[in-house]
Amino acid sequence: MAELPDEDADPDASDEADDGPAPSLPVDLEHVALDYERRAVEDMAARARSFYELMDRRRTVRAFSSDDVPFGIVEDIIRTAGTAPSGAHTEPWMYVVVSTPELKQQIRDIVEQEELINYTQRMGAQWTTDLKPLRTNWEKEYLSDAPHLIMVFKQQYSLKADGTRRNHYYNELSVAIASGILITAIHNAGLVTLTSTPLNCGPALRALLGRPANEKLTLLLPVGYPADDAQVPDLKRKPLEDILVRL
Ligand code: IYR
Repeated sequence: MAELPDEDADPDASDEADDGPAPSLPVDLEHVALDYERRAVEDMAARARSFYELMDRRRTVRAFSSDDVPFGIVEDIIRTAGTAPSGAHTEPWMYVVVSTPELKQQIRDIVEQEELINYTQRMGAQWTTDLKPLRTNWEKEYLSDAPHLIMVFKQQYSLKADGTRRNHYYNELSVAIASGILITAIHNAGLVTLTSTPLNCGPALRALLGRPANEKLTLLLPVGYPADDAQVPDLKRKPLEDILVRL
């Protein structure tokens, strides 16, 4: 990493006293030419359409095959998520992947224990009624069936070398954007997932996985092949005219 420009300045003088706080990235960070090639309009139109057609086939899947998926594919999927934009380039995410049956079962036990309480006590009648058509319940077979579980943690801050906190601006939004890219990468690879949000399981899973206090669990995504008999609800998506306003 490049050195800060005031490296040679009086070591006793604090940054605050001089010119205010030091930036987290090098203040003399180099700017380079954008790697970009303009495409022909027809090329763009064909790509935009075929990417839409690809993404329109993505479905949330709750029944997984236990067939293994090479870990290298998961690595590339997470590399892709790591390309997301983030507030002040803080990259406030950590992906914990669990692929061993023992740890997956421990995660399942924690999640099912909480989900049973969620469904029967915490969520309330309207929420559980709204979920009935989707046929979800507290049982989470996918947590032990899927070959890999990706736990998405958002880092609310990080610690600089001197022990002070680095602010992670928009960490919630940055991780949400990265998660969209993650889901897209999973689908693009030919695998399926489920954007599960285990309510009230964060602290127990963070402890089980040995993650630090600055990280909060946001999503748990099983990744794998669908079960042979996997079914999905026959949902329809809003047509363009219901999601686009052109002024
Ligand atoms: N986290 C629970 C409940 C749940 C909530 C919503 I909103 C869903 O779209 C689906 C499920 C569960 O995983 O069952």
